[in-house]
Amino acid sequence: MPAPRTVLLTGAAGGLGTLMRGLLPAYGYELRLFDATPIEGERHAITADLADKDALREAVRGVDAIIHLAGISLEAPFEKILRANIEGTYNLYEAAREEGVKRVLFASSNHAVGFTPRPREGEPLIPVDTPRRPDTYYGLSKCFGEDLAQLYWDLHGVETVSVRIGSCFMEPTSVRMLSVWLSPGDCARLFHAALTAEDVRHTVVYGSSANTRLWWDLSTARGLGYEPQDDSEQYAGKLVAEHGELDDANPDHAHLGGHFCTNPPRWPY
Ligand code: NAI
Ligand code: 15L
Repeated sequence: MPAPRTVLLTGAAGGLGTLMRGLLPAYGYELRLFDATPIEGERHAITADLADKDALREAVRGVDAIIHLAGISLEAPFEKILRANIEGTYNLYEAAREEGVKRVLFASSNHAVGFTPRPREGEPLIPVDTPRRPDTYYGLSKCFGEDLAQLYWDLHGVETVSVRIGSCFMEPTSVRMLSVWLSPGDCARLFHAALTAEDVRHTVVYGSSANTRLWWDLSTARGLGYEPQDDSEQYAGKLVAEHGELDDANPDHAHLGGHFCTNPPRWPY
C-alpha cells in the first residue's frame, strides 16, 4: 500500500483528536476532521454524528486512511454506547468499505482487557492475545470494534490496526498511569507506524510509551516500526510521594483497568 497522505480523523474535537491535530501534520498528513462537536477555525472540519451515514460516506470519500477516535470515551448506559460506539463504528466501516478505503486505525482501549489482573513484580507482561476481559460496557464496545475490524479484513479486505491505548494525556496523573501512559509524541509515532506499515491485515497492539513500569507487551506495536521515545518514570517520584505505591489490597489497583473495574468514570453527556 502506498503511504497514505489524506487521512480522516474522527473524534477530532476531543482530547486525543486535538493532540493529534497538532502533531500528525508534521508527518506529512493532510487531515480531514470529523466530530459531532464543532471545531472552531478549521476549514476542513465536518460537524456530524456517526449515526449520519450520508455525512460519513462523504467524509471518507477519497481519503487514503481513517483514524477512528470518535465515540464515548468513558462508561455510559448501554443504549448510549450501542448508538455511538457499536453502531457508530459499524457505520464508519460500512462507509470505508463502500468508498474503498483500505486502512483504518481503530482507537481501542486497555479497557477491552481491563479485568486482566495487573502483573505483579517478576510476572510476565500481558500479551496482546490475552483473553478479552472488558471492565465496562465501554470496554465491551472496544471488543466489538476489534472484532468488527477482523471481520472487515476477512470479508472485505479493509485493513485495521486496533490500538489498545493506555492513557494518552500530556502527563501521567496517577501511579497506575506510570504503567499505561502513552505520551502524545509517542502516540503520533505509533499512529504513523500503524498507517504506514505494510500488510497489517488486522493487527492488535497496545499503545503506550516505553515505561519502566510497563504492564503489557509492546512487541506487536514495535513490529509495525513503532519506536517509543518516552518513559513515564520521570513523573514517578512526584506521583508516588503524593499517592503511594500501588497496593495489592486495594481493589482499584488489582486490574489493568484500575478504577474502571470498581467505579468507572461516567460520560457526562
Ligand atoms: P474524548 O471524549 O475527548 O473525545 C471523543 C470525541 O468523539 C469527542 O470530541 C466527541 O464529540 C466525539 N464523539 C462522541 N460521540 C460521537 C458521535 N456519535 N459522533 C461523532 N462524534 C462523536 O476522548 P479521547 O480521550 O480524545 O479519546 C479518543 C478515542 O480514543 C476514544 O475512542 C477513546 O475511547 C479512545 N481512547 C482514548 C484514551 C486516552 O487516553 N485518551 C485511552 C484509550 C482509548
Ligand atoms: C480510556 O479508555 C479512556 O478513554 C481515557 O479517558 C482514560 O481513562 C484511559 O482509558 C485510562 O485507562 O486511563
